[in-house]
Amino acid sequence: NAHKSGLVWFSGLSGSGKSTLAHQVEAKLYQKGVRSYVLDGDNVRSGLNADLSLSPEGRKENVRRIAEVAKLMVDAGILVFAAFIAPYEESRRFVRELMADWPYFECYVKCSLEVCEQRDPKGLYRRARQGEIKNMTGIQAPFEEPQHPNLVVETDQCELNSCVDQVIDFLNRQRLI
Ligand code: GGZ
Repeated sequence: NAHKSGLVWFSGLSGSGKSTLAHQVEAKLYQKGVRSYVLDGDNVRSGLNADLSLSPEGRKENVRRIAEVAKLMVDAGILVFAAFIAPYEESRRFVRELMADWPYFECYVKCSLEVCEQRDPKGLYRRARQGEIKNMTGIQAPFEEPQHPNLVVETDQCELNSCVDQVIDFLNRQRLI
């Protein structure tokens, strides 16, 4: 089952479903014999980037390192999904330019702040509203909406399964799988 290597970056608010979506896509591809790998906060922010804060500089360095690692993985032949907020257009442009010679796609995992706050899986929004967290994306810290994403998936409009299929269809259209 030959497939090309490449990087899809899932960008969106905390609670938008980036990581869930990426892992579901990975699981579905695995059943089809396509091996892919998800980079997300759980395996990167805890290790490689454990020294970085959530300041604007920390977030930009977070995204930069992830992009460099992802590029090496793509060079090694892997289909990589990166699920990180990446709130700054400047950072996303950096990734795009770094990946200029490789298949690279930006997927905006779109979900209203209202719905993300209702989901609040880690209680971060509640803590931000109470002032315990001072730099929460969408509350006190910016999320610059992607202006020209290759794909938009609206997790507050579609069921997870449908969102997963939209990504799989996109990968097919791009001849990545
Ligand atoms: C945003 C925060 C914050 C603040 C902790 N703002 O949804 P999560 O929980 O599982 O993933 C988020 C993670 C930081 O995300 P990224 O590495 O993707 O961010 S960035 O691209 O901006 O570098 C969230 C949690 O940590 N978290 N505090 N203040 N998210």
